[in-house]
Amino acid sequence: MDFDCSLALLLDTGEVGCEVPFWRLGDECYYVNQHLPVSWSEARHFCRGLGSDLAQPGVVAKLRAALLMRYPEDHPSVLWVGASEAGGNEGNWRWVSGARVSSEDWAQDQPDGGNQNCVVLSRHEHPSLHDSPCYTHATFICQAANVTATATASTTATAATTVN
Ligand SMILES: [Ca+2]
Repeated sequence: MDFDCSLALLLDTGEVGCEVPFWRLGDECYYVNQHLPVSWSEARHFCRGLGSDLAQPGVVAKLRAALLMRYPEDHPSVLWVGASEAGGNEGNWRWVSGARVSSEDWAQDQPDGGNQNCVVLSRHEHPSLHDSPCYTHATFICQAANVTATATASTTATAATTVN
């Protein structure tokens, strides 16, 4: 096998550890639905149907950068992620994991709305989070369970074998 073929194989195996239709970013697995604008709750329901949940990225800016690379076209500009005002408590912004939303991840002048209780990622802004009314229809990002250590080790072993 020549080097070009090996390289192609390496790129493919870069997805190992995430099940289709999820793609891999570091040890995280994402799926972007660009074609079905729905409410935040409907988006979460859809993600759960795939055995995942709405995205709760370890580093929001890293996810945004990946979106710009993987989906260079200009649409959609905002996507639901898995954060909301938990328990209807104003200002209690939480990822669905329960982790607090970092104040550093809000776009300029956000959050700004009393009835805007759910969170979208705005791909054109850094920082990129906006609060938005939960009933607004937007496309969304799902995130499956992180890549397991076993899958990572197996990918590394495959890569080493292929290169040598
Ligand atoms: Ca807002």
